Amino acid sequence: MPSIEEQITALEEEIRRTPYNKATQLHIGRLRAKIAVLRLEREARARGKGPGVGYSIRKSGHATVGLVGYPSVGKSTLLNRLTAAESATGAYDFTTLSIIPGMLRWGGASIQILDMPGLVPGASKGRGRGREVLSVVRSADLVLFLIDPDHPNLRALANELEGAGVRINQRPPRIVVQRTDRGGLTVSSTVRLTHLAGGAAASIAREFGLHNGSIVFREDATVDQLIDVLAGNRVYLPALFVVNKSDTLSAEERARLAADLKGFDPLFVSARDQSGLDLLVDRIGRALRFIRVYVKPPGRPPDLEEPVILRQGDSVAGLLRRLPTDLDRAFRAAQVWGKSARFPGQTVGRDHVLADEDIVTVVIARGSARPAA
Ligand SMILES: Nc1nc2c(ncn2[C@@H]2O[C@H](COP(=O)(O)OP(=O)(O)OP(=O)(O)O)[C@@H](O)[C@H]2O)c(=O)[nH]1
Ligand SMILES: [Mg+2]
Repeated sequence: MPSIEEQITALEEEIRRTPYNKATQLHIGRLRAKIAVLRLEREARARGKGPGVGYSIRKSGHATVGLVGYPSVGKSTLLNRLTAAESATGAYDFTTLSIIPGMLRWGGASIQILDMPGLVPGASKGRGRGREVLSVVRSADLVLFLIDPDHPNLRALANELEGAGVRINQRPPRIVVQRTDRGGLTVSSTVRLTHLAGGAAASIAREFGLHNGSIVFREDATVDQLIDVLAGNRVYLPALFVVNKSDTLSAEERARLAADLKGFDPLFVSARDQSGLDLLVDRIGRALRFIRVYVKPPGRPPDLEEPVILRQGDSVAGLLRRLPTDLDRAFRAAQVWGKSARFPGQTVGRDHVLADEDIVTVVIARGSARPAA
């Protein structure tokens, strides 16, 4: 019996050999699904090897940014410039062997930046502590790709993240999958499917052992998007692409690199002479989409001095996590004024999604010891 790795390699080889056209489309889709299933199995086994896998990193601040790049691109130098951290730097690869956190302030938010060991091709298969680094990347809120002008090979780096189930600058596919015990598999869609017409979706689902249940497409999804939803362990993260060491580039070299990396909207900085760093900090802050929510104690004006910092998409539950825990326990409802409210003072529950500059009063159960904040 070939190992999981050998099976994956054989399938990848078969995909490479098969010309892609209408007739082979489904076959290739199924091969991709088989690879995804084998990767899930590989991850499950790696986890089964027990403790010692992964770095333990305590998240703090309002959001976490992972610094990702090949060795020696200047990740540690950049961390030291952006924060008060002191991460060792060196003119040789793999200077950094553990994860070093630093804290950056932006507006009222504190942003944790994680300096990590450099990634190398093969990282998602475990090379150079790659698997551990990638598992930390998965838990970040933003990925900052740092690129060295001498080795701008972004594709290979992005592939490592892809292999670890990280999807960069994409939103989750609008596909809803439900499993049932019996009744067969139904596939329906609200739009015309051009990539997964006929029985393609069902035959890919079967590779994942899905024989009973339903798949509903709300967009014209690709094979890969369906595989992502069926595999179910994907994370969708925003990313910024930053070229470091621009102090070493002539104007022509810089223009050429900018053209090569056009689709990535790269930002040019130099950690050494600190150029471009203000702009970078601003882009980081904006990419994290913070919102400010003002808490108003009942019968009193809101505290406009100190907003609670949340992120776009956060609900009342997220606000409660940032307030004293007894308030969370006594929570009855919330009243909201601002952009997220249908009318001023609307009463909402924990699931209500808040907007920037909302004002919120937490209504607590009668008889609770503490007055509402
Ligand atoms: N010219 C130039 N050199 C830089 C810049 N930033 C970092 N360096 C140099 O690049 C080398 C590597 O820097 P590090 O910060 O250690 O790189 P790293 O990405 O943390 O490397 P690993 O921890 O080994 O993955 C050092 O010699 C730095 O002085 C820059 O903006 N310009
Ligand atoms: Mg380093």
